[in-house]
Amino acid sequence: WNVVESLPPRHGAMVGASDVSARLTLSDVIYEKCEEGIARITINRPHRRNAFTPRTVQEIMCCLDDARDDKDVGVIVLRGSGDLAFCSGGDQGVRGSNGYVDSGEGVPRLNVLDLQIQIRRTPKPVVASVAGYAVGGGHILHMVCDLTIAADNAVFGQTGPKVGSFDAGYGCAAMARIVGQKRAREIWFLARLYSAEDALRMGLVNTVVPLAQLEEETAVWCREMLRNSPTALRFLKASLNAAEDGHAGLVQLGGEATRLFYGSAEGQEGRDAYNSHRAPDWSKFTRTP
Ligand code: S0N
Repeated sequence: WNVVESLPPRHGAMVGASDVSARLTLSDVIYEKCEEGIARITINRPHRRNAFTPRTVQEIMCCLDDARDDKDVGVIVLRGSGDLAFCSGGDQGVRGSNGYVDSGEGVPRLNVLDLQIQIRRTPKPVVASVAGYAVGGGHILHMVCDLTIAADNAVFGQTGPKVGSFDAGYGCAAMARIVGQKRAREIWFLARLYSAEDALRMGLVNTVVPLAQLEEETAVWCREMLRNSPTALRFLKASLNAAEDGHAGLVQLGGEATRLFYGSAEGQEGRDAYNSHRAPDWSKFTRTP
């Protein structure tokens, strides 16, 4: 694995920094890439069971931007540091009265919602590799990933109703699509914790493996996807998200179609005709039945 230590900040915003032209040094996550084409983002706050602050979220978003733009990356893995937790959700220690506030910045944020959307829109598979707790906002993060590989020590659930929070977006909608309405209400209303086997039965995860095999099994699934057509995977991800994501989902799917059309001779005939001040000649393109 090659470690990436800093990245360009996102949209010029950088938590805790005044010089927006500076690079963002990754402190809350470990970002690595391997030559096989896998990018790996590890939430590195084990002392808080990998709970996220706005800065953690911003760092993950920068890593996702980079992984999306890197033509050598085909699959992205999201995981937590250590064996005890994938992610325990929002860091309650920095929760203010209208969002989470990083020291040094003072701006309340719920930017994990932006991260959820970014994971959905990233046109490459994002795989959650879950050891230990995936609870609260951490549970939602694994749900919005495309696949979840769970270790047998994984524990899943929503804690929000116990700590005075809830996620009324993907946290409800995506969950209900995955496990059904009755189960989603049970998970949210009772705020119980569920074993990896329970999660597998509910369709919340794709497979459960012994903890010692989690990293290798995650790599096996990634390698299998890397052997498949990247364009097919892009379209499939956009298509599987489209109905659930409404107009935004259609924009994503439509954008993928447009990108493909731009690469075609027919699409390029329109561009070339315009640029050379002539009428386009569509006659050479079949009107496929
Ligand atoms: C994860 C749990 C079950 C692990 O228990 P365990 O193994 O017994 O460890 P602990 O001793 O409890 O924890 C070890 C240390 O880690 C700290 N810690 C753990 N989780 C958090 C956390 N989320 N925030 C801050 N600190 C955390 C412990 O305090 C302990 O530290 P020390 O040793 O110093 O005492 C267990 O830890 C647990 O239940 N954790 C809390 C889980 C939780 O309730 N998470 C928050 C749920 N809510 C969200 O995630 C909201 C997400 C969000 O951002 C959002 C999104 C959309 C809309 C709204 C919101 C919103 O927040 O409002």
